[in-house]
Amino acid sequence: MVRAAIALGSNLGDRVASLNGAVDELARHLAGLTASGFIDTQPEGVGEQPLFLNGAAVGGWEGEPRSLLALLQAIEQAAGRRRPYPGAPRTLDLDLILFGSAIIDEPGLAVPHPRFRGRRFVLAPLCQIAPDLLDPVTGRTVAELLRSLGEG
Ligand code: PH2
Ligand code: MG
Ligand code: MG
Repeated sequence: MVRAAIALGSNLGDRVASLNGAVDELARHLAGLTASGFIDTQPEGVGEQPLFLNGAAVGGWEGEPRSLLALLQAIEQAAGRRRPYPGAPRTLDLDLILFGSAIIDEPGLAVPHPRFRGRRFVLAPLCQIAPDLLDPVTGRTVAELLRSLGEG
């Protein structure tokens, strides 16, 4: 059983319903799922867009990271996710952030998520539920990574 950390985001449609629905679905498939609260965040790196609602979840996965990725994509699809262009507003985005101590850089699958260390909208909710989770690349905890982003 591997402990996986997932980032949740939505900035299109009923954001609360999309994130709650995703948490319910994740809880059906991951062992002992814990979910953070949801926070409003300013869109980063995608131009002028509606506010995001972001959250995080951590749970146990029995199987390959690719099969967890497939589950995340299926949940996104079921929530009406469309990809008209890169970075488009989305009903639901589920990103695999950490998969135990795995370090994977393959087409379509990169864990740890290559940009999560600089993203407060990922680290702040994740720190609510799993501050001691380790980034296998830097050896730093989620709490340390969040602290290094400074105030704000
Ligand atoms: N996701 C992105 C890009 N920018 N900004 C916020 N606030 N929240 C997100 O979830 C987010 C983003 C790419 O997936
Ligand atoms: Mg994303
Ligand atoms: Mg994504």
